[in-house]
Amino acid sequence: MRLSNQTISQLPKEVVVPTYDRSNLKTKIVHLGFGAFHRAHQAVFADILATEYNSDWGYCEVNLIGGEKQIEDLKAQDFLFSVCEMSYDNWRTRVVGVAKEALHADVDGITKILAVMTRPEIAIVSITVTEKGYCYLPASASIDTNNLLIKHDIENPTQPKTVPGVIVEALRLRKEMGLKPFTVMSCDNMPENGHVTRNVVLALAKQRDPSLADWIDQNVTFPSTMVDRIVPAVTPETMQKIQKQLGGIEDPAGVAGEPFKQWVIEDNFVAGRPEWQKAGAELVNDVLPYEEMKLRMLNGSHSFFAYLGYLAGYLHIDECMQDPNYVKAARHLMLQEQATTLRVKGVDLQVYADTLLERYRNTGLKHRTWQIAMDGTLKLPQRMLDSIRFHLANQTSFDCLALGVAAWMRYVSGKDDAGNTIDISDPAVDKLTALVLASQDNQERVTALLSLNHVFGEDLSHNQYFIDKVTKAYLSLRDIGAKKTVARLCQSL
Ligand code: NAI
Ligand code: CS2
Repeated sequence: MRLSNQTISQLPKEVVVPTYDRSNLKTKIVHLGFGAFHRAHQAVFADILATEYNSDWGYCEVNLIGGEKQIEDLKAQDFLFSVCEMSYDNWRTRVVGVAKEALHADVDGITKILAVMTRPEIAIVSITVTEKGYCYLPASASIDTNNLLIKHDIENPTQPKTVPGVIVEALRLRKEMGLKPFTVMSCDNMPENGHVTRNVVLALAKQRDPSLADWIDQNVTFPSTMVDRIVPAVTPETMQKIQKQLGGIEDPAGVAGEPFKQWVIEDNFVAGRPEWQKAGAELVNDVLPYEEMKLRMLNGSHSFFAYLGYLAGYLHIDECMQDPNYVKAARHLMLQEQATTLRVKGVDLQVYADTLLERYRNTGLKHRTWQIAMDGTLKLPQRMLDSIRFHLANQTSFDCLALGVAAWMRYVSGKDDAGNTIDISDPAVDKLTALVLASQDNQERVTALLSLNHVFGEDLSHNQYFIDKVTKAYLSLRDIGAKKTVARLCQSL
């Protein structure tokens, strides 16, 4: 039996279910990227507002690339899905009811998606499509015109495939129809994610029609957001636990994440917004200090654990937390090498760091190091390289960050410390493999990978001090492995 309007009454009484009249909801937000994170974050905020404050903000959930099954599952169960909070062995479950519609570009066609995006009442298009969904170059935050899908969208602008392409076409149609635009809100882990989104949308619009780009520039806002909630990819084991929570009812669209959640939003919306602050979000004028804090302290330490942990055979973040040297190094990285680069005010960064470590200890999560290691070419700049630039300019030390970068290089070299082949997932995997194959496993490897300008920028690729530090760490990882390298580093901290 499967979760649906029919079966919802049979759920165990501990499960929180929508008590509001779902037929009163209006589709006012189109969300691009119905992945695990959106379900456990933005959808839960909207569900709290509908439950406690009578909000009528409903969603049309859209996947453009990948995730066909998630959309099919959602349609098959009256757009209901469950979100479990995993705290060690204690689980709590809520069924979310704010999705009203769901579409997939390959199944329903892009025309139907554009038709929803051009309804007058659509006020917000929000996005969680991973960093690669923006088709941008991280070192410059500009559009990647060599991206094959972007080339496709330039040639076929009315049948777009990419996130920027779909937004440009929807806005063009709205302009042509005399409708007001919507706000475009990125909820992905990038610094100034609104700025990145604006850049790629405007660049694509300009290719098409400079007057459209001007109209977007003057009428559309792209608020930045800082989003936080650890939501690992669902495994068959998690799925079984979700089913147990639901008293045996199946929910293939269910997800599970940690209890903690945070959302800081730049308050800059052109067509209204839900009262997210009532559900605990913070609406501010400038999100960047919060984004930097989270990207460097949380995501930076996550990536540190991901590469060094995976190489050492730690498959999950909570296993890294069992190794006292890893914990010591991560805490040093957070407080001495990341916190020192930040401008956020009014946050006790020591408490923030300790809270992060406590969150990582959650044994319910089973967050795979491999998942976090994914897409490193798009993650390293904001998680490690920006801070390294700060330290180079201020002549302060960054041993843990240099080790993190070296561990990424070791990881993309393709073998873990036990000699097992690594399945590397990155949009630049072909380029990475070519660079690895063409270089020897010594300082040459470091130089070869540093030639990726769109990741390291011209400055870091040629900074000898940086190159030496990363090379030293790389050679240590090659010679004595990740565990011993981290242990040795800890002796000097
Ligand atoms: P997921 O793998 O469950 O979902 C990814 C979503 O992105 C899917 O809806 C897929 O259709 C879409 N997508 C992937 N590549 C795309 C492309 N090239 N163009 C268009 N759409 C594409 O991942 P999840 O967990 O939902 O995370 C997504 C993003 O959310 C992360 O990359 C991150 O930026 C952000 N995030 C995730 C958190 C987490 O703990 N899972 C927490 C904070 C932010
Ligand atoms: C992780 C993030 O997958 C990753 O790269 O570092 O998704 C992390 O779980 C979230 O940002 C937590 O909010």
